[in-house]
Amino acid sequence: VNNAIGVLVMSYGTPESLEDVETYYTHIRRGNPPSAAQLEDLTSRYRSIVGGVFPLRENTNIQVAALQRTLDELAGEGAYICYQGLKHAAPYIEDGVAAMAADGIKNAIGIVLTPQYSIMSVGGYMKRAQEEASKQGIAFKSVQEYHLHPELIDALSKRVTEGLDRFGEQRADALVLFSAHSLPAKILEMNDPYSDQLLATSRAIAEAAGVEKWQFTWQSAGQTGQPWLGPDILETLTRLSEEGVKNVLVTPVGFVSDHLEVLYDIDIEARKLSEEHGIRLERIRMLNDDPQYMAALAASVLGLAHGGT
Ligand code: FEC
Repeated sequence: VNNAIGVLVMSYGTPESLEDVETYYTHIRRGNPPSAAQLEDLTSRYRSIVGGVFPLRENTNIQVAALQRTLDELAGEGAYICYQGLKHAAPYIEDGVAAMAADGIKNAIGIVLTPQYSIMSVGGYMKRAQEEASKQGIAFKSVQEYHLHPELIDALSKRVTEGLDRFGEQRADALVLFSAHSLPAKILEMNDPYSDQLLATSRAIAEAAGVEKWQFTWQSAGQTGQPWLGPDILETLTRLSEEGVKNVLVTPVGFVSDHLEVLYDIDIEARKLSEEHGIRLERIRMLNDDPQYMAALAASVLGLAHGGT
């Protein structure tokens, strides 16, 4: 038996190579392979982001390593051992739990690298982790959300301030556009906290950074034939341009890494549309292994370990 507490750090996952995109996409689509056109579309998006690599993998690796160091500093080496578990790529969530079991871990805590809870995002990760933990005889608790943790809000508000400074003389004119991954609109019927939590994070950052001009928009909706939460960022930018807005700082609040949905959907797609509409678009720097983000994660884990629910 290993008396350490296992920490399952969960993230979305990304392909290992361009050849691997089809397997990854099929997993996201719950086993239904994409059409040739869908596959080509996704592959070409991966090709066009920074160097055609998959930055989410490296970023998740550095986040897990940084959280391990932070927990070692706060609780002493060996008290907590971090394992990685990805939603749509290896090492899968189940692999992470199995690795804990192989090390003799009996107690574990799960945390997802996204701050807000939705039954369709964090809920999905946690269900898989909990099921595998039960199979492996591991007692498992999960951090549901940390969307208002003071360290997270402070880290993001600093990035907003720094992003606004880039507008120079136009700074006072700039609008902060908070964004997050859309989800199918049916979550609204489930009383899901996702939208409220995203707005709460956005409001807290705006207050901390002293920003008065801000709005929230969705991004990266899927094409599933069902309605998704809107308005989408491309519609919002079009409307803002019609209202005469010229400077926009996009501030993703549900993403914590540089990855496809940031480097393509914002930096390439939304920026191109903005340029066509005469808007200067800037984006905050993503958190990646920001020490304050690591402090927020570590505090959430320790809070749960010391008797939280
Ligand atoms: O860089 C990368 O390789 C991965 C970037 C990536 C992140 C991400 C985060 C979230 N997703 C969420 C929900 C959905 C739902 C569907 C869906 C589909 C995709 C596809 C790709 C993709 N997602 Fe994703 N998501 C990322 C990438 N996502 C690629 C498939 C093709 C496409 O639409 O572009 C629809 C599934 C279906 O077909 O039924 C729903 C949510 C998040 C944010 C929370 C989190 O990080 O877990 C929610 C990063």
